Amino acid sequence: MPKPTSTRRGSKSVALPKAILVLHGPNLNLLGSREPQHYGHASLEDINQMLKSRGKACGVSVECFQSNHEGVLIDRVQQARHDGVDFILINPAGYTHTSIALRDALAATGIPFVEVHLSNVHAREPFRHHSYFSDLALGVIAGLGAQGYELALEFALRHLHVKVTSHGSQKTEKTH
Ligand code: CA2
Repeated sequence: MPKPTSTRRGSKSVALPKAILVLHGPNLNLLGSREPQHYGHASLEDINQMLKSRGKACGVSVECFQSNHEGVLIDRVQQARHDGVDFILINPAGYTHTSIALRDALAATGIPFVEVHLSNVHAREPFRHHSYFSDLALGVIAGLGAQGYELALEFALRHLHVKVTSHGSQKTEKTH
């Protein structure tokens, strides 16, 4: 059963923490090791840690999941509905251009999502120009490398009305 949006504690209604799922498609486990000209130098673990720590700072659960298998990704999307996931960030990788089945799974859950690509797929081979996900996504980010995930997360936090903390611990100090 999907997570209720709030629970009653005594007479007070308490909002449950928001949950964001980050899904990474096939071969993204290789990030950081090869093809940096397309995908940058950050590893998948670097990206996941950055997203989790940003989520933590805002009191939001960020779970990350990668698979090289279409059916496993579909199962995870179906599970997301039962887990009460509020928002999905997805880089379907190669399945972007092929998978009607993964598209159908996302459509069936009705969970809002943003599609993220590390590389600018529109500046690459023609077969990368079509996505089976973009028309269902709230938005698409492509070509901004690992920062694209960060921006997608900020969008998700605002979409979910999460009170966001400012980035980092930069202070502006007067020197005189
Ligand atoms: O730019 C993206 O994020 C892509 O989704 C990445 C996919 C590609 O098929 C899409 O067209 C665009 C490929 C992911 C493969 O990742 C690798 C990472 C390091 C080394 C080799 C592959």
